[in-house]
Amino acid sequence: MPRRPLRALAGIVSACATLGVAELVAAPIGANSSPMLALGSVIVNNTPDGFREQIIKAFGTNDKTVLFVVMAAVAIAVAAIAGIVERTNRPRGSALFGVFALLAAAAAVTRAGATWAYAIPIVLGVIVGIVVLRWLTRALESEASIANDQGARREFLGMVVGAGVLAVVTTGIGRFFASRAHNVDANRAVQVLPTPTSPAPPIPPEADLKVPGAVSYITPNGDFYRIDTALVVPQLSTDEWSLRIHGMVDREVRITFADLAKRQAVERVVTLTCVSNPIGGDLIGNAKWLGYPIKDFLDEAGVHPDADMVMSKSTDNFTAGTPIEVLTDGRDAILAIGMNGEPLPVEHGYPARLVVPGLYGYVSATKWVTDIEVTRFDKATAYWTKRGWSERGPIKTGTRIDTPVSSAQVSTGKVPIAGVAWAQHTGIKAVEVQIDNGNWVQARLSQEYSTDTWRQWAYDWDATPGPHLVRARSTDNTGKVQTADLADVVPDGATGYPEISLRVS
Ligand SMILES: Nc1nc2c(c(=O)[nH]1)N[C@H]1C(S)=C(S)[C@@H](COP(=O)(O)O)O[C@H]1N2
Ligand SMILES: [Mo]
Repeated sequence: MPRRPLRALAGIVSACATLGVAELVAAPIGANSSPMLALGSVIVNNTPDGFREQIIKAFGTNDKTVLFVVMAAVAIAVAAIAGIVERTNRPRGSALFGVFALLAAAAAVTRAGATWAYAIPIVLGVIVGIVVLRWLTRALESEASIANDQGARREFLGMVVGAGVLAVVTTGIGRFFASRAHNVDANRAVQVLPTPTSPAPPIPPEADLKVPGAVSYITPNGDFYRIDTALVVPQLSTDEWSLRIHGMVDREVRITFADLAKRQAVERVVTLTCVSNPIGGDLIGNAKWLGYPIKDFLDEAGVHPDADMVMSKSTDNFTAGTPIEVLTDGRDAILAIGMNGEPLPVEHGYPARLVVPGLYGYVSATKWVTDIEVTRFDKATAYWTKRGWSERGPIKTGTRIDTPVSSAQVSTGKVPIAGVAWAQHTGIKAVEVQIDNGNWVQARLSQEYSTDTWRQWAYDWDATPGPHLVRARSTDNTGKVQTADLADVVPDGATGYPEISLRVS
């Protein structure tokens, strides 16, 4: 085996040792002190917007997996280079390790809720990594015959395997204890949801057209889209949770989870939509939320008349800026603790999140919310607004064709075309379908449940042989037809008609 691949291997194994030790040490210090997660978060928070959109387009909600795979590839490449350039008398590889450790340490100590102790895992890790690198390099250099001496080579590879196994085992133990130490599953399992004093009106069977291939009116929790910047889902128990309402208010209010039980709970069905949802996309879902009106909390704090925005913040420092007007105009904006009859799933914001009908999630639906600052749009800027998205994010009227799926092969005769339409807080008045650029024809609609939720539509098409193009569009309750103009999701949501092409035979 030539010398260079062996040196690269030595670098990679040393990096593994660094990571292994760092992850092991990170476990007792806190899940957020993991240098891998810290670096990942820095990347997530600083990815140029256009690039992020491309990633989301290409990989959908697997974007986090993509991030970790890319990070691993870069780490392996850098580690290999460090191994190749390392010499016993010129520790250039060790220096490269040191530089990376500094970056990771800086990333860790600047995380939400970080202390200086967050630097300890990577510092200890890199010390071990450099020792391993020096040790392997010395072995490589002293055994001049390593390139052809069987015994020496075997000994070196033995060291490599030993260090590698150690790294994997320590990483595994570290991750295991980190997830054990900070996991709210047990806390969530014992939560009993309050009975709402204002329950959601029952959902009539006619709200669901039940066309095969179309989605159900209520989106089950397991199917509900998930979008957030969190690389590990924040684990916040009900004991750790509290909500602080402060800023431009008469008196600061702090609410514990136990305090919530003394309040009157409401239950509402609300359709949540992501601004990144492309035409025809699935970043939209409809659930029954249980919680407490946000307006009551604001009233208790006493909002100053010149305030116009509420900046909600999560434990992991995501922020959303919501117009106060929207939170106090009587709509069902709630601090939700329940979703479809169970405590919020951890990835959907356990133990509490905001839900505001009519606004995209990025300006309203803060998960793991613990802080509400009453402020002004000209004084504070929220997470996505800083990254080029619009300051305000009312949901645009939209239509989706769920069945048939585009490019489907269908048979001549009766073919149901069906989907959903939404115009949150205004409501859907009509949905029309267009076949092959012909006249727009009315689809039938499910019974309207409320203006805050999507509505199903279906059209019984008499399919004739050949290729066909199908479009759909909605009209909201004010009589406004959704625009055909194509707009990208950036900066405030996509527009245009959904379109499918079919081959009928
Ligand atoms: N803490 C936190 N809350 C967040 C986000 C986030 O990144 N972090 N993303 C928002 C966005 S962009 C959307 S669309 C909704 C998605 O909520 P869901 O994952 O429950 O569907 O959460 C919002 N709340
Ligand atoms: Mo979103």
